Amino acid sequence: TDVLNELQNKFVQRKNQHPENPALFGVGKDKNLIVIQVEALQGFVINKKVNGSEITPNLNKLIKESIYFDNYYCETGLGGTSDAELLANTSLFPIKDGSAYMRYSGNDFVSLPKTMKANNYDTMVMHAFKPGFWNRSVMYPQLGFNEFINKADYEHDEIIGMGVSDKSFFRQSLERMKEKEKPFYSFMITLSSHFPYDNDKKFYSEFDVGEYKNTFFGNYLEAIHYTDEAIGYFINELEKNDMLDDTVLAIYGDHYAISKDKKDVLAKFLEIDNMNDFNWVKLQKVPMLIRLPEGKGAKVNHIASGGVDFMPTILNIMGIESKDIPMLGNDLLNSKEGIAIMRNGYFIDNEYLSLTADGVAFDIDTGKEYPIDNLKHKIEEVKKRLYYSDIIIENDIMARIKDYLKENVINN
Ligand code: GP9
Ligand code: MN
Repeated sequence: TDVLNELQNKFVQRKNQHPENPALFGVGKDKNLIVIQVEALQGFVINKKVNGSEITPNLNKLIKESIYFDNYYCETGLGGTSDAELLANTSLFPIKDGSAYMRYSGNDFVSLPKTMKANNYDTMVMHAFKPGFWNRSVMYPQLGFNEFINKADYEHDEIIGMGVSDKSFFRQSLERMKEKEKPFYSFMITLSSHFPYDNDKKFYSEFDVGEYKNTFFGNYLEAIHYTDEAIGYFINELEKNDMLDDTVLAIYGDHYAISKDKKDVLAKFLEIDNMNDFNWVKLQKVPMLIRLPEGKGAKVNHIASGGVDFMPTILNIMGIESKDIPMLGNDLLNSKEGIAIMRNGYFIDNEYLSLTADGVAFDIDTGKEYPIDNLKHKIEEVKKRLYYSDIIIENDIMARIKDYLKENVINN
């Protein structure tokens, strides 16, 4: 069909633009890949204090030895956590309505785990919750994970909120990873900092959020502080076991923590006088960091980006050729321009923030309104990108496009 042709041409074009010698290609070659998707880790907590204390001291420290993307936005839709997983592991966008994990779990995705597997990696996913939630028990094998270590596999020695505490989760998961042959890709999804954050605090260490104590917002800060501590523990353990520098470690937040009905308390906390839509959307960032062995290449990278960019970026780092994979994101270490695309068509690049459906756009630095008509071209491009993703998912043609790309190069 016409759309299929257009799609194939687009990807062939993209293949032809692939840089000859991409920066940082293969810096993580044959290393283990550990990816931690952190529940409700929202950007504003990074390098921020409450009542005189850092909220996420361990992540703040880790950022200094990592490539830290500070303009990485949440691109999830109605599929919440599962959309974040999909974005990272397929470089496709969430679907318009519902969750791809529920509705398209039979698709033949060209995924990160499958690609790692084709490069001699063992693959596993770890999440200490009911395996059927978000249809994971069906979706994970389909995505190419060899093993799903779930609620039934963990000892329930310490319970916080929805299940096994993050600290216990990391401890038990590491035990399993130690037994694995190198190299492996391990995808870990945390749980303790899940909404509504009103956990029993008996396993938390002391963290005084001052005036926010026993409020929704204060509970979130305490929960995410706890998870940060669990991450700090995990990194220490990796180091103790001589695994840290044998690993490419990526950590990112799955989606926002504070819903819009609570915007006033966030505005107060961040001292934002006017919490308008511009400021609100700009707060929908999730932290993303990639620690390379020995902390190589550490720096802050400001490129506008989001979950869909994860897979192309990480494949380049792992030294895995990805020219033939129809991904919708950018390799963030080899792109001049980036963009974050929200499922409703809002987008943010390094110059503008466009609330497309509302007919307004803003200068990203000043927050001044910018004539949206000047962004027509970009708006079209964004629409197309989401549309292509929908077409690929609805027609289950990712593998087919990959085969097509293998055979097609136009020299331009
Ligand atoms: C539970 C967890 C929750 O398994 O991942 O998902 P969410 O409610 O955040 O989409
Ligand atoms: Mn979540």
